[in-house]
Amino acid sequence: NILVIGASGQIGTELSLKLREIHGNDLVIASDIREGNEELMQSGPFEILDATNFSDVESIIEKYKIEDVYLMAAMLSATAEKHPMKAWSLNMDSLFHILNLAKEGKIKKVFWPSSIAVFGPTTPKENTPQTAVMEPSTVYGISKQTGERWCQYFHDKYGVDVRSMRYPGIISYKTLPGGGTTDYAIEIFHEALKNKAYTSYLSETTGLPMMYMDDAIKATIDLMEAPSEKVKIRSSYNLSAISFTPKELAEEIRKHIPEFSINYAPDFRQKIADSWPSDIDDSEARKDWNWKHQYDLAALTKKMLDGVAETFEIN
Ligand code: VAH
Repeated sequence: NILVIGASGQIGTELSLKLREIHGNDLVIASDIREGNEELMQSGPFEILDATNFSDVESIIEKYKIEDVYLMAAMLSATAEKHPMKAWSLNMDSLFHILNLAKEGKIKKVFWPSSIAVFGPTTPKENTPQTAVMEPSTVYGISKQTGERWCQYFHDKYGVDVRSMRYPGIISYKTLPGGGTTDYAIEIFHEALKNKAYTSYLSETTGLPMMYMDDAIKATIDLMEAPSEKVKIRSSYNLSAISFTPKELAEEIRKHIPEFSINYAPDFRQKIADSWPSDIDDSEARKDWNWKHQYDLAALTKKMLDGVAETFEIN
């Protein structure tokens, strides 16, 4: 059976739903510290779980005879800056519990998400290579960089089959944004539909690597399904799809909502975004396990406007 930890979150929700579609509802156990949206709660088994509590995690693994774990629980970049120690504990303790259970043979395969946040201000910003200088300046980035090192260590030293990828900003509509710096690119669609206007907390020229949710879910499942010998990188794979600025996104939205207007009021999140690359070289993932993205900015925008309007009943 499969366990998704952090299943009520932005990626966890859609990952759980997709895994249930593929494997069957009852074989995918969703768990989180809080309940998820209606679609998640009604589609299969759910357990309230504190991912930092080892014995609670261990008992769910045993209760449901779990083989594969997707550990999606984390505190994201903007929120983590407000609660550094809580973020470190959630992001790291949860990973140690899963890696140790895998080391003991109680879990067969682990997926753990990293992020482009592992890169810092001294990393080359254009076409950032798989191996690069990494001096992350955010709590979230530090936790993801350290997590990658531990994944590599548990694989090399104990043979743990852990797989990881560095997500860019993920754009989706089924859940509300959850504390990410890239979440302006989600909020903007809600505001465009409701008020035909948006004030961006990132400047108009802030280009960031982004990806539509369906691409991220496909990449995640493709990596987990790949034969182990094809997974050559056991820290975390660079992964990329598109890159855009708030200005470019606004222009794309205006093709659908001509009167949409945007203004810019950068806040503390500008500094976080400025420390990250603007686009990523993901040739290793494309080579090792045939990764390629489907959604470009035009397709993402159409999906988001339709999806937000339908899900949040804005017409
Ligand atoms: C965040 N969406 O903004 C996450 C992600 C690269 C961005 O890590 O914190």
